[in-house]
Amino acid sequence: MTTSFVRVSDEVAEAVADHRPVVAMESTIFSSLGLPSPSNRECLDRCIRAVRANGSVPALTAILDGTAVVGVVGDEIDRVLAATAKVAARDIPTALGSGLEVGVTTVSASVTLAARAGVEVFATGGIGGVHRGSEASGDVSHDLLALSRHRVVTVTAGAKAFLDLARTLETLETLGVPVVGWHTDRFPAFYVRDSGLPVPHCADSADEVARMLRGAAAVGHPGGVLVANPIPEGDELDPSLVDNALAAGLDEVARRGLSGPAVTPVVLGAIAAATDGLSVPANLALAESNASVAAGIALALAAMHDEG
Ligand code: PSU
Ligand code: MN
Repeated sequence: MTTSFVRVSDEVAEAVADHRPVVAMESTIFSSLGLPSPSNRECLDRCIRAVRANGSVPALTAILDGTAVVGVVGDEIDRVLAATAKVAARDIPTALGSGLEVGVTTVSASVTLAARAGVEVFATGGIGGVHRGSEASGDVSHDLLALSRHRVVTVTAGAKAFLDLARTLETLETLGVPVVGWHTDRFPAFYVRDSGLPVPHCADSADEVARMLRGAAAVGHPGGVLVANPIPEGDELDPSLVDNALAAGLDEVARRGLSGPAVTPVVLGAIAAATDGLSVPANLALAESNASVAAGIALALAAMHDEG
């Protein structure tokens, strides 16, 4: 049996062909692995509205019935929200080969599919990165390598707060991924605006980021640009609350002896519990903000094309 393996929705394919703005979105964050129901659906609705607000087209990515889909719409969205199989880029071949019914895409899988569909901008909540204790466990998210392989702008609220952020930034440097603060010179840490670590560059406009991507293409630099957008000021969590919640999450991971892809969903769940659910609205606010910034960059890229 062979299939075409990739399906790009008509709306997304037409927008890409016409050089109109499109924003790819990952699906892990919107599944039960990323957020509890019904906040996951609210998060997706808000992100889609934020993308459409300036006329951009949202392109939700997922695996459905052994096909990689760019532009999940209609009834298929319910299947994605309920999904429990996490698909990173390295899982795409096995998902397609085995005909996986429903898989939600992480950042690495989503940038791979975005690039394949010709979509140049991608919005996530937070990227994966270098885990604390990676010297022993070797756990470094494939997200980082994927960002260096595909020429896509990724908008993130920093990396997951329970990672080793200093090593995550070092690894991005090693891989040649530009890290650009959005109106900031500090790397954000998801629920809080400032991780205490600097970023090498600060961008103040969507045009500037669009020029970075075009500049990379002009010199043949492979890979994308990572835009770090801090959580909106009013939605930031108290850093000490986050620290305590992280400790609770990491304890639970150690107690249950978890490793690899199982770590993130469990830590996120533990953080929600330890913050009395406060982490969830924060997560929704940062995801929506990232979608909005991504849509602005997509519009700037489209305008640049029109200017020739
Ligand atoms: N951070 C979150 N929520 C998430 C993720 C990260 O706050 O759902 C997901 C993203 O899809 C990211 C993935 O790409 O976790 C990274 O997983 P891992 O660490 O197993 O590579
Ligand atoms: Mn991992």
